[in-house]
Amino acid sequence: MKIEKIEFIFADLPLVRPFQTSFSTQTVRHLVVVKAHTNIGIGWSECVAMAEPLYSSEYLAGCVDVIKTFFLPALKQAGDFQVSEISKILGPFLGHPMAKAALETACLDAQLKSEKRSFAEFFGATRTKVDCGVSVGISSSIEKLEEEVAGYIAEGYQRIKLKIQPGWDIKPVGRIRELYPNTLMQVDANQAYTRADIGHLLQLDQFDLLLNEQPLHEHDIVGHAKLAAKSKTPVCLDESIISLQTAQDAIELKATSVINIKPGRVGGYLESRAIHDFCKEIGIPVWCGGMLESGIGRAANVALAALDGFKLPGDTSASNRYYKRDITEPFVMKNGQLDVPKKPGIGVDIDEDFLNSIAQKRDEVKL
Ligand code: OSB
Ligand code: MG
Repeated sequence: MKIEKIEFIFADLPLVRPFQTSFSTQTVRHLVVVKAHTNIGIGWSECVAMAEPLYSSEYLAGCVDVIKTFFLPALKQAGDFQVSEISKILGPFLGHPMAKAALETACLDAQLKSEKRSFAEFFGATRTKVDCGVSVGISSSIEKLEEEVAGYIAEGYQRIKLKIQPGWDIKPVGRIRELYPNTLMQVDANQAYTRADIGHLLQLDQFDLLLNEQPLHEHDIVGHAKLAAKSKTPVCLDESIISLQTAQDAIELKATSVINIKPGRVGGYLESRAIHDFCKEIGIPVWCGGMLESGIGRAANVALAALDGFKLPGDTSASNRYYKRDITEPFVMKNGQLDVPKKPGIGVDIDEDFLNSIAQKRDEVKL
């Protein structure tokens, strides 16, 4: 295929409630939607980077810049390319997995639409529905947290992930565990602790958690291995895993025994599938993370989560957990599950009128 033109649509989608983590409080999802015009048709994706480099080193404006300045000229020079060749063509450019993923995903959508195949079919998905978990932000009080969690439980979420940080950990987690003794629960600190906190983190072992997600800095693989050696709660890496290689290394070093796969963070869906395949082979469970995606990214994530090795409910929540109105048809949860899109490509339609009505800025590159 060949890219003829890329449009970047910058839009802000307000969240239904603020989402506080150890690194920021988000009240809107700043979106960059990518519309790729190719010789075989149009493909869509969203870039999952945040506006600021707080979760990882990437940020939205930087992603658009690296795509325009380096990635598109390289793809143009490559001539007619296959989607499976994109990561190799862009390989000389270090880092920037979220920017690479956005470009690759839009091309994959165009290709699969032209072949009338869905993402799920292309991945080799074995399920038609996926189990939903929900990621619950840090609250202003334990009472507010109880209220929010009660709402999610009533809606049918199958797993609760509590965001934690120093000063907001043992107490809130203990209270939610007390209220819901049988609910699947896990925690995520987004790197907020250090090796000096290992003793403190071991107190979480009393709550029978599924996993402890990325408690330490993304580069502290040895620290995670030290924690994992002492902890009954499985350690799960998120930010540290940026490729199949880093996943293999972290597993071999016993720094992680569960992996959160976020396609943007690892450079795309093809790398995600490779990590899934490797982990399935060696019996390491994986689950699908999220970046508060709009329906565009959510559709592809749900298709990925339908693969057999995704053993735990993902942060693949219903659209209404995030947005009053989405830019695609909404994902609606039934019995704690979302349907895997069946239509070609990402399998959802973009509401271009609505997207255009909230668009704040556009940029385009003709090749
Ligand atoms: O660490 O998993 C994370 C959201 C933004 C950035 C990082 C993370 C998250 C979430 C929410 O936990 C996942 C979601 O519901 O999309
Ligand atoms: Mg995380």
